[in-house]
Amino acid sequence: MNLCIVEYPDKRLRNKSVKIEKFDANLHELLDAMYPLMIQTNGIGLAAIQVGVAKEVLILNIPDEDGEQSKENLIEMVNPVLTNQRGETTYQEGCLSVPSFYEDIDRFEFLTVNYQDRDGNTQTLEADGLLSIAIQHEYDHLQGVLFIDKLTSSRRRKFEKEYKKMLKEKKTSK
Ligand code: Y12
Ligand code: CO
Repeated sequence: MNLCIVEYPDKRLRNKSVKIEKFDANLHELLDAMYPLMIQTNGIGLAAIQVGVAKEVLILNIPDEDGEQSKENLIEMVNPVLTNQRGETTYQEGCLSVPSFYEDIDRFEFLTVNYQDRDGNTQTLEADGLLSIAIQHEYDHLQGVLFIDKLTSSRRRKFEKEYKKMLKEKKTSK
């Protein structure tokens, strides 16, 4: 399966993802193709809609204390539901679908997520820190929401201007 990252302002990023009903070879093929793409592009989280597939699937691979991104720590979530969100935290977020842009975003500090794994088994995970932030960021993708939607209107205007300029420069350098 050959996948590539869908980048803002592509409208597909606004699609709402639908629940997975079949935990079959197609799902496994999608998950297996998302992982190397995320690693090659230096990502720590990727939602299926970012590769143009509007299904409730996301993967996360948070680096350990030594900054190592080990496949042992890969988390695959299907049909995630967030509960028990509490506390406040701010982190400078980035997104593979919005290249070269990073901004401080407010999130819940803690959460519980109920999800299914690739075989349809129900799982529960309590998260804090970077994992909690990444789960919220990727979960937003499943609703068609991007981190730039959370900027103040003046910051968003500035972003749109800078991003347009970046796209224009990219186009002329080709
Ligand atoms: C905290 C905040 C946000 C998340 C969501 C997952 N985000 C990413 O994985 C972002 C990755 C990313 C990688 C980039 O590539 C390089 O740094 C080489 C990047 O830079 C460019 O596009 C030029 C931007 C974002 C999880 C946790
Ligand atoms: Co993202």
